[in-house]
Amino acid sequence: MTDPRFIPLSDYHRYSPDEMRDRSTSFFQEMNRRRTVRDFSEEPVPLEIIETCIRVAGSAPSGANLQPWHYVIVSDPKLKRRIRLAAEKEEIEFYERRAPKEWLDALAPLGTDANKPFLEIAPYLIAIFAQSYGLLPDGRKVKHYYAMESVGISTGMLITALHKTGLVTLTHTPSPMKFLNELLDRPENERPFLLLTVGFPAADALVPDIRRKDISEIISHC
Ligand code: IYR
Repeated sequence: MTDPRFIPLSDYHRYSPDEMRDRSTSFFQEMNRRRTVRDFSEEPVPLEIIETCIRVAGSAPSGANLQPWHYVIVSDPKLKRRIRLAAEKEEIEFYERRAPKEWLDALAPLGTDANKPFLEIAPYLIAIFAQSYGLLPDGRKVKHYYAMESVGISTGMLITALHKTGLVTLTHTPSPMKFLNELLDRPENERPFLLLTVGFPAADALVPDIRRKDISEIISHC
């Protein structure tokens, strides 16, 4: 057992109520412009920007601070092609056989299908892995707590950072995603959580005409 060690909370910034109102409102306005985009441009994005956004993701809170995430940045066209082919194989199965009608009905407003050209067009795919347990250098296993919740929070922060940077994303979940372990050479303790497509939108990008829930539908007061 390790004894806890504490240091002063020296980097905390305190704002006045007016500043807090302004900051939360302008941040909401900025985040409310975020749209999931499926039409990507081939335009390249400097790698350093992606890495900085992943640093944001890596600052997320996690169960027992075990940081049970791993991010693979994929930019190699050959690898992107292999991922597209493997993902589309699963997606064809999903759309043509596996998905119940109720699920397909729920997806209808998004206009998605088994064709996933964005996996090749976008400059980056970020494959996000959740580590169900950690591995010490000597091979011993370390139990992880709330791995899925932690990776979900971290992924949300990544999407926020990429949006704030001026990029667009698509949260893609071919199911099952196990092929990512093999293609990206990730160990057995890591499970693919999400494949995030990242880049600039195509000049003629379209997004579905859908609405966000009203605040009254997502908040209650007690
Ligand atoms: N994985 C499929 C289907 C799909 C499922 C959900 I839930 C979505 O929000 C969107 C798509 C696909 O990517 O097309």
